[in-house]
Amino acid sequence: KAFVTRKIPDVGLQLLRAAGVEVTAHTEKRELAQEELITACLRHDALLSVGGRNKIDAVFLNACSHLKVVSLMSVGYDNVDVVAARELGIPIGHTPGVLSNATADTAFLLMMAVARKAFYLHNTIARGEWGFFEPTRNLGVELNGKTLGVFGLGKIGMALARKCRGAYDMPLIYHNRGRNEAAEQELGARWVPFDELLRESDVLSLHAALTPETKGLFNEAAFGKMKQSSIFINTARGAMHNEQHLLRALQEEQIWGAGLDVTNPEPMDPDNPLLNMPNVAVLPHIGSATVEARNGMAVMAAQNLIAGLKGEPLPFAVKG
Ligand code: 8YV
Repeated sequence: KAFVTRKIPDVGLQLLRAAGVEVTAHTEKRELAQEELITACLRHDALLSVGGRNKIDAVFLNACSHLKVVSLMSVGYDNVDVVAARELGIPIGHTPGVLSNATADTAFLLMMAVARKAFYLHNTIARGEWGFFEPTRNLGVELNGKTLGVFGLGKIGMALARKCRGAYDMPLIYHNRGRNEAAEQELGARWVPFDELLRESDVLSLHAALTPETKGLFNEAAFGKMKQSSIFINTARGAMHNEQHLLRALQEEQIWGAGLDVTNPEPMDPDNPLLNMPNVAVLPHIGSATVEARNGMAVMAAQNLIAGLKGEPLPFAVKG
C-alpha cells in the first residue's frame, strides 16, 4: 500500500497498479499538514512524496519507521533528513536526469527574458502602456560570446552550458567542490574559485543542491563582487539567495538583472518589488514542468517505490 501526496501523471500510477500496489493519492489542492501525512503513512507501507513542502525529517521518519521506502518525485532532497533515514534503514529514492533538459530550458528562458526585459514588457502591454517608440527605449543586452558561470556543474548545469554554447557560443566557467573532468573535456569548462566565478560571470546560474554550505550563499557580499552588467539566474532553490539582498543589488545597480524560478519564500509575495522591475523575470517553480520530464519523474518514482516494497535496492537511490 502506497500513499502519494499529490496528483501525479497517470503513467506513474499505472506502473504502481500493474505491480499490484494499492495506491491512495491525496489529490485535493491543498497542502497536507505534517500530522496528516504521518497519520496517512501509518496506514501505508510506502510513501511517494511530491514537492518539497512536506518535510521528511527525523520526527516524521521516527513516527513512520515502518515505511519500506520513501520515493521522492524530485531530484532535490533537501526536505529529507538523509542521515535519519539511513539510521532507520528507510531507503530514499529520487528522480535525477529526466528533468535536466526541462530545468536547463527554464534557466535559458529566464536568461533570455531578463536580457530582453521580456516579462516586464509583456506586463506593460497588458496595462495598456505600449508606449512611444524611440530607438533608445526598451533596450536589452545580447548574450553572444558572454561568459556563462555555473555554480554546481552537474547534469542540469551541463545541459544549460550546451544550450548556451550552441546558441551563443558562451565560454563556460564553473565552481564545484570537485572538478568536472567531463565538462572540461566536452565544453572546455574552466574551474574557478568561488570569488572568481562571481567576478567573471556575465550570466551566473545556480545548479547546486541546497545544503548548509549553499544556504544564503548568494548574499550582499556575493552580489557586491559581481559585474554591474551581470545576470543572476536561480532555478535551484530559493534559499540559496537572500532575496532582500538581491533586491537591493538590483536597485543599486550592482548587478544588471535576475531570473528566478525559485524564490524565498515560495510562493513569492505578489507585492514583492522584484515583480515590477524591468530586468527581472520570475516563474512559479516550473523548472521540471514539462510533459516529458514529469512523466519521466513519475515513472522513476514508481520504479523506486516498487523496488523498495520488494526489499530490492532502489534503481535511483539518494546516495546522501
Ligand atoms: C519540482 C524540483 O518542481 O526536482 C526538484 O528538485 O524542484 C522540481 O522538479 C518538484 O519538487 C516536483 O516534485
